Amino acid sequence: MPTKLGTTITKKIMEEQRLYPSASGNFSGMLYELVVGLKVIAYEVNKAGLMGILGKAGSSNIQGEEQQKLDVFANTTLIHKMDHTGYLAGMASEENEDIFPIPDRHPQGGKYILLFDPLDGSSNIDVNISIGTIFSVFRKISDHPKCELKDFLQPGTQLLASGYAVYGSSTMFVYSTGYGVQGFTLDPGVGEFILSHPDIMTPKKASYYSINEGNSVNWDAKITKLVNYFKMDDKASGRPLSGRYIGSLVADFHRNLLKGGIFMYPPDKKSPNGKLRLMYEAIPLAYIAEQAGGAAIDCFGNRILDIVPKELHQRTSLIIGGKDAVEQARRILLE
Ligand code: AHM
Ligand code: MG
Repeated sequence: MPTKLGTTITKKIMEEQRLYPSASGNFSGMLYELVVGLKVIAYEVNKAGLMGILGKAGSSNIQGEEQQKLDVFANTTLIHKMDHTGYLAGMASEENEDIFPIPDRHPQGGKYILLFDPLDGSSNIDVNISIGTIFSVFRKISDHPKCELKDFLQPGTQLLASGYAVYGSSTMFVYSTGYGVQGFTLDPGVGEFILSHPDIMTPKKASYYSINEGNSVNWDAKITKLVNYFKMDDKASGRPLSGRYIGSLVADFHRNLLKGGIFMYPPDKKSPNGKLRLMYEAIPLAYIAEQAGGAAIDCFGNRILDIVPKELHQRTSLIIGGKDAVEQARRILLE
């Protein structure tokens, strides 16, 4: 498919819709609405310091994590943007314990299921460091008149689309519907996402490794060995890699996607199952990584997209980035 720099996101979504001659336009409609929601969040993030919207909300989410006001704002924005469109059967968010079937007062019969982390990198909100939104889209698979948990607990191999927005020095939207990865930059003048990074392929060679080394005291010996591998001096294989860790998964992932690198969040004594969430952090980014020629596994060596989820807020370990670096990590972990 021809991809021209400067294409608007609206045009790009239409181009992709034409790849499916029988498409009803519902999927494209859903993506447009989602993109508008992301623009609203980007606008609020950009002026957060001026609007008294920084700081703690005084509440906790289902995972017991303290919510920030912007977490709550982003979550409410996406739910209210998407609930009345008629495209969705239900939603699930990092910030809500249960699935959210579309309420009776809104159009019913939507075919799609949307899961999201409304504001990833919460600990960086107050200090003007890049944060983001991550989402996954599945087809509704149950016969339930609304939706049920089964519709949400689908492996990544069943994804229809995934992507993220990163609110950084500029706002970018990166997504895939299975035809490669497209990256758009928000032009604040016209309020539209413009294609700036067409057909993203992650560099073959990893230049960066990203991990919270503050957790190393709680790592298994295998993880220490793995991280030491990337820090070893070996000119032939391009080591040592440079260390970069922002603490916002979406921003760390985005840098490594464009520049070449590997991100790792292993299990440790504090988080024996890993910290990151499978459904709306690991799976959507694994899909983007694979579409860009990269790979993503957990610390047992399982491909992230093959994991069959058991719980909505399931946690996982995550190793994600360039194919060679991830394969090397798998070898060391399974030795
Ligand atoms: P969040 O979705 O509540 O922001 O939590 C997930 C974040 C990721 O963005 C990031 O990779 C990780 O938690 C950082 O964790 P740590 O501070 O333990 O390094
Ligand atoms: Mg997150």
